[in-house]
Amino acid sequence: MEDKILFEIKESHLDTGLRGFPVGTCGTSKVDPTKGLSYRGYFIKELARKRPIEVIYLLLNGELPDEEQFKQFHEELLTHYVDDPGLVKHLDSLPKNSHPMNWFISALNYYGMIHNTKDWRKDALKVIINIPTLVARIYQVYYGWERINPKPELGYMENFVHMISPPNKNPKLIDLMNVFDILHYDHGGGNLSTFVGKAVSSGHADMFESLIGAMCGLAGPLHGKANQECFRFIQECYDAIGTPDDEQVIIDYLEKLLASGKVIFGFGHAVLRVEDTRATILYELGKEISATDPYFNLALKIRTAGTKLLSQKEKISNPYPNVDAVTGTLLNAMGLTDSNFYTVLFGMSRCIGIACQIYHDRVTARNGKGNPIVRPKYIYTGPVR
Ligand code: AMX
Repeated sequence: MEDKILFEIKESHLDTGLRGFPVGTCGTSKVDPTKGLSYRGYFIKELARKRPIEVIYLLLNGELPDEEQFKQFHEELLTHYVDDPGLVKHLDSLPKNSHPMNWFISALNYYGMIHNTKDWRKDALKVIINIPTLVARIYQVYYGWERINPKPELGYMENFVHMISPPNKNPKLIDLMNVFDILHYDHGGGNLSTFVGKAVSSGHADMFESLIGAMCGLAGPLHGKANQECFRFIQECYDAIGTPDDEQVIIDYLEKLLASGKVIFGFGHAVLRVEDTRATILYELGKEISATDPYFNLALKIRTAGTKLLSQKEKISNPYPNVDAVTGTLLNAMGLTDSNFYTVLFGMSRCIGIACQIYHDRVTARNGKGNPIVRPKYIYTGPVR
C-alpha cells in the first residue's frame, strides 16, 4: 500500500502550535473549511433538531439508531445513571469565588474517584448519562438555587432543564439546550481540549482523568472560555450603541475597536472559511425562540455588519461569525444570564464527543490494539556544553 506524504515539516512550523499538522485519525466528526461540521458523515444541520441521545448513539456507533435501538440504548444508559449525594457535599465544600470551570473539573474528579470502572465503554456511558445531572448540581450549589431532585424519566436535556431554576427561566430553554448540546459534542480531533483528552488517555489514564485534562484545556480564554467573552462583547456593544437601524453606526463602532487593537469577538475561525454552520442554526433558532431579545437582535445586526467590515481586512482569513457569536445571547435570553457558566455548558456537551473519541482510540483503533501513547518531539534549543 502506498505510504502517502501528508505534510512537510519545516523549521518555521515549530512555532505554529501544530496548526494543521496531521497527527492521527478521527472517525467521529470533521470540520470542513467550506461545508462546516459533520458527525459521521451527516452535516450538523441534518442532526441539530434530532434527540440528543440519537446523535450520541451516532457518534458512538457510527449510524443513527432506529426506534428499537434508540430505546435499548437509552435503557442501557439509564442503568448507569446515578445522582450521587456525595457530589453535592463535595460541591458544598468548594470556594464560591472560584470560576465554575474549576468546579466542573473538581466535580469530574470527584465523580471519577467514586464511579470509575476502568472499562472504556462503561465509563463513556457513565459520562454521557450523568454529566447533565453533575452540571445541574453545580448550578444549584454555585448559585444557591433550589436543589431540585432529578427526574431522568423526563428525557435527557429535559432532566437537566428540570433541575435548574434560574430566576426568569424561559420555557423555551429546553429547545435551546437540545440544540446547543448537539452542536457542541464534537469538533474533529485537533481542537485543544479533544487533543489533550486523547493524549492523556493514550497513556492509559482513565476516562475521567482524560476528560479532566481536556476540560483544563477548554478552560483557557483562547479556547472554550471564548464563549463567555463573546457574550460580554455583545453586551459592551449594546451599552455603547444599542441596536441601531443604521448599519454604518455598527460598522464605525467595530472599526474603532479594530483600530484600538481589539478583536471582533465571535468572528473568525482557525479552520472554517464560511459562516460557522452551527452559528447559522442558532441564528435561525434564535428567530424562533428569542426574536424580541435586544442582545440577540444586536448579534443579528453584527452578523452582517461585522462580516462586511472584516471582509475588507486582507489579513483576516475568515470574516464570518463563529458559533460563539450568538450562543451567549440565546442562553442569556432563556434565563442563564451568568456568562461565567457558559464554558461549563460547552464542556458538558464536549465531554460527550471526547468520551466517544477516547472510546474509539482505546478500544476499536488499530484492530482493537488501541492507539499508541502520544510522544511528539520538541527540538532542543538550550545550550550545548
Ligand atoms: N477580529 C480582529 N482580528 C481578527 C479576527 C477578529 N475576529 N479574526 C482574526 N483576526 C486577525 C488575527 O488576530 C490575526 O492578526 P495578526 O496577524 O495581527 O496576529 C489575523 O487576523 C489573521 O488571523 P486568522 O488567520 O484569520 O485567524 P486565526 O486562525 O489566527 O485565529 C481566531 C482564529 C478565532 C482566534 C480569531 O479569528 C479571533 O481571535 N477571533 C475573535 C475571537 C473569537 O471569536 N473567538 C472564538 C473562537 C471560536 C471557536 O473556535 N470556538
